[in-house]
Amino acid sequence: MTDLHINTDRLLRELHHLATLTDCPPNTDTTLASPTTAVTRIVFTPRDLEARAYIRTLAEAAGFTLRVDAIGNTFIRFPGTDLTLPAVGTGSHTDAIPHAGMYDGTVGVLGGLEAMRSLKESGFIPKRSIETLMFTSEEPTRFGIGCIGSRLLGGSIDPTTADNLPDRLPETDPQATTGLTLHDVRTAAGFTASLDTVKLPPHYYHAWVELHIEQGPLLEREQIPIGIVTNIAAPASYRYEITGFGGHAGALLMPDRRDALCAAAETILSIEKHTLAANAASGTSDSVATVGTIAVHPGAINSVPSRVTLTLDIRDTDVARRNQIMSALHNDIREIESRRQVTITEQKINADVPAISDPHILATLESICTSNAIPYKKMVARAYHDTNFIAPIAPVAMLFIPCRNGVSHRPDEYATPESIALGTRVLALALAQLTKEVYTS
Ligand code: HGY
Ligand code: MN
Ligand code: MN
Repeated sequence: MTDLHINTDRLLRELHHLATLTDCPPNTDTTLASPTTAVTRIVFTPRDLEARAYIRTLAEAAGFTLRVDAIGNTFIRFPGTDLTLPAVGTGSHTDAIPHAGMYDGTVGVLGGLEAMRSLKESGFIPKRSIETLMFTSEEPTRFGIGCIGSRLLGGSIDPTTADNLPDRLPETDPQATTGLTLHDVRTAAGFTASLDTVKLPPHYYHAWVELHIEQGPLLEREQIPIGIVTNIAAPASYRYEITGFGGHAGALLMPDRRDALCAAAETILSIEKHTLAANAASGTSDSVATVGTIAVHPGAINSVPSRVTLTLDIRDTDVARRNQIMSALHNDIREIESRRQVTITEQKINADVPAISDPHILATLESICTSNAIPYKKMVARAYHDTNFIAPIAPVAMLFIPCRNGVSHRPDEYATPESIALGTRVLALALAQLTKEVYTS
């Protein structure tokens, strides 16, 4: 398909405009690549709703059809000649964690839209419809669990459980909730239909490919322009509440203390110890664990902490190994509890399986790169993605492009225009090839 022209200027203009829809102050330093100091775009906030409206206007201007479901997942469709055939899908997310960058997720939404536009403008007529999906709430920031929109689409979260998720204020206290639920927040934002209507029917997609920045250093380090993702690590997250016995920092003597924060510190170091041991035993770096939020009560300089809450994000390409780390942590927790006379309760937020890419889609992506002399690397996705939750209902794969120094979830996240354009081109060629396939997957 030689006459396929990716309109890079248009795509970059749209990415930069989308970046200005942020709850962070605008960037006054014009030497920086990003038009904003950082991107914060939390699901169902006014900024998020502005971003959704912006994407919808672009889709309408391109002459594509639009559908928005009960949680706000937005389906942008390039209708094919045979509407009875399952579609070929792509897409990603536009919500962003606090003080993040402008490329995480957005490259997959605007890149998918540009792939469809450039195919349409080249005169390509798809047999199977092609669809770019903008998922709702990929980030766990507001409701404590990631990928709510795609979990509902693929059926891996119960709609009532989703609707009852508490609304959180992540930047203050991770336990602080507003008293509202996802149902309250989404209906106030205008998404009022029942979540029971979100789940996609079987075989809705013939094939699915998500374009995303790598959020790691390998492609840039090895100077390879395209990553083809063979499997996506399995995410799990837990919330811990550690309860001790508080008191006066001066009057409560050391032997009498049941310091919740000291017990938390030992718990955190136990997580690190067992994760490092798992990597040493496997000779890989495939096990990762992070305690990213912690709240101390009462949080006063001269008061012994009586209660600590913290969250654990633990991921592995191998679920059994992730479970081994968790059981080693549980043994340590029991010992810390009895020695320190504290209680440590664990609440599982999610414990998901890895996503394995479909061999046929992998072969399709490889053949496109080979026949276009585009160097590529087959690799593991360390971050999770909405593709994790489309995988149970469709054959999937992902395309990665390099990001500078592997940085992501930070304001200095950056991908070059050339990388974004090449990723979009490979995506467009893959969508064009997959849409012609008449067999049912
Ligand atoms: O945390 C993740 O892997 C994704 O960026 N939400
Ligand atoms: Mn992210
Ligand atoms: Mn992402």
